[in-house]
Amino acid sequence: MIIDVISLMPEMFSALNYGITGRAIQNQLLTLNLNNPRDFTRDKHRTVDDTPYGGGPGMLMKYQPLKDCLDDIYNHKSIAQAKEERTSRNNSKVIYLSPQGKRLQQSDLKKLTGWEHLVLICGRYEGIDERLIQQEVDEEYSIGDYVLSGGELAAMILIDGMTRLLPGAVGDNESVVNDSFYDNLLDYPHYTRPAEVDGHKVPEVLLSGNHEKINQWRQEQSLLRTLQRRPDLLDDKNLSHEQLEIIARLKNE
Ligand code: 4F9
Repeated sequence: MIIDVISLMPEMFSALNYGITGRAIQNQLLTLNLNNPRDFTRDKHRTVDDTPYGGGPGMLMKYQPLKDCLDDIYNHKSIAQAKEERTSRNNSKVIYLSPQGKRLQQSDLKKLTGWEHLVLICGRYEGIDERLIQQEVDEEYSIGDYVLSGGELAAMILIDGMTRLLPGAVGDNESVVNDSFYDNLLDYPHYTRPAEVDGHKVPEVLLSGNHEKINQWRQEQSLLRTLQRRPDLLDDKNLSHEQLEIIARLKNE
């Protein structure tokens, strides 16, 4: 997968050179291209921002440097094909990170891994000229209901969460399948050695070696935690008959 980032602070993305994302870049599962709209300014001062029409506080990112940066990405030889595919909206998407976007969920990350090429636009200041969103952006995503200093950290969160889902990025694929939210449920509790620490014991069942019982317990813990901490997750989930029974029992207890 190829990701082109458009950012005034491309250096921030060095955080992705570590851990699972770092390895995915090394192994070329992920190609990360950093593009700075300042390189596409045409004035002596290399101006990327301007005041908002209608007045009010703050500055906005200008249309032209962003548009030229985007055009350059789609003109680049190695992804000339992406340009073609994008016109047919097949294999490339332009994404803008902002608090006005759709709330990013695990299912969105999964869906995004289906594209061969993504462009992530990171805003600074109060955001970008609305016409660029209208003309060029395919999807707008928010990572949560708070305001950041720019879209960079949100873009890195999107890239990190998505990279884990690329086949081969995580050593043990099981650990991705078992993650919180994979099945729209929270994760069950985990324990490692020793079996007792500061007087606190590991739940008996995990030491039993009975894998059917262990799976049952974990499934139950996932449901219990989701019920207690994030009941909203259960609303739009299709629960199995077995899961509904467990929930009914847990609610009684
Ligand atoms: C982006 C906040 C995505 C939440 C971008 C300021 C942002 C953001 N999710 N805040 N610029």
